[in-house]
Amino acid sequence: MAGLKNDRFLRALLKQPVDVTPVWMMRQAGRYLPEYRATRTKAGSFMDLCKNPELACEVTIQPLERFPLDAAILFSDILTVPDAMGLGLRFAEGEGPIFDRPVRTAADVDKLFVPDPEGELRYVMDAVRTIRRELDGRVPLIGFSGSPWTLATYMVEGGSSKEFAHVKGMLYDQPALMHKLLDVTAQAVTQYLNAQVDAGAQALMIFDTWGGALTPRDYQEFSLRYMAQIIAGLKREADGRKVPVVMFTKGGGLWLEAMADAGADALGLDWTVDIGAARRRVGSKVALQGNMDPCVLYASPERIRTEVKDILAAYGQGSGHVFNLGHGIHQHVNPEHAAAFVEAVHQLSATYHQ
Ligand code: 1CP
Repeated sequence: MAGLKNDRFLRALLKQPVDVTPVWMMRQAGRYLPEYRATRTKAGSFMDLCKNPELACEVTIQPLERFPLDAAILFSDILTVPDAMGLGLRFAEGEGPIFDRPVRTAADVDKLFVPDPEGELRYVMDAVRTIRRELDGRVPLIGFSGSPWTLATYMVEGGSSKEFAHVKGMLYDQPALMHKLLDVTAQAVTQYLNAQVDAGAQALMIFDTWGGALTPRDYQEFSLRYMAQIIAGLKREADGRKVPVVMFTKGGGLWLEAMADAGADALGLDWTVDIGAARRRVGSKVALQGNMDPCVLYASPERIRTEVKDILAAYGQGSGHVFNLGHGIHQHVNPEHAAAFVEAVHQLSATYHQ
């Protein structure tokens, strides 16, 4: 396989020198791009798109054709894992994800199994292989998974939730059952991520979207602990290069010190923390990825530039920063504003790497 033409994303995650700060956007392939909407229509539905390696590859590369991004992220979803564990996933139009068989009882947890990444989840590995081939070394490919806790919120609720009534009910009333559910899910995620590395993923990201919904103590016991368990079981090298791991807990800003000890190479930050303060708190332990409020992209290109400038200044001199949004790009954002964002990061960051 061809060598990497642009490796500043991998270098920044390992705090090696870079010429400019690398940048990518969470959810960079998605509904804000008209070409994505066209491909999804062609595929039939969102899950059909995920299950078609050629089309998943096409939408993965679409944002790279528009913007000089420094990384590609596998087009898939975190919910492929619970789907493969037997829960039956569908996306009802305009309603978000729904599991036909949510996990509510001890008997439900007993039925869960660790799926074979090259069996039930082969379509994801085929997508990784196809994307790696098509990227041809342009930029590194990020593989990903949800955290066990975040996956558990969907598995127990049966879909998206605001109050987490069932999943928190289980956590508080039946902590041993919750641990059993999280443990089997952590095993599934470990195998899934390692298979993505075998298939060609060059960096990994764990999305803990709902870790911030927990109390500080429960975050450590029910979310962070399982992410640390996963990271300890990951292959950390491929093609003679390190495979860096980014851990992102949305709403985790209060817990950065504990997160920095979980074994990840980098922490993803949402917009509620000052990145300079975060850097001082984690010291040299980890790199940082983030953290512009995605809503800044609704403002003018001039305002976007100012925000980028302020975040670069807050992080300061040297490597160890991957620029990103603090959460996924919204569907109503004008793609030209995303272009202004990416350009601003590259133009304004060179001075911090001299
Ligand atoms: O086309 C559509 O209508 C579907 C919208 C969509 C997209 C584009 C969903 C449904 N998933 C995705 C792709 C996706 N999801 C990617 C790859 C694309 C990229 O980043 O370029 C990734 C990394 C995810 C991860 C994901 N899915 C997360 C974690 C990250 C985050 O945003 O917090 C979560 C929580 C999901 C669940 C999910 N997938 C989709 C929906 C509607 C939801 C539920 C979200 C919720 O509960 O609020």
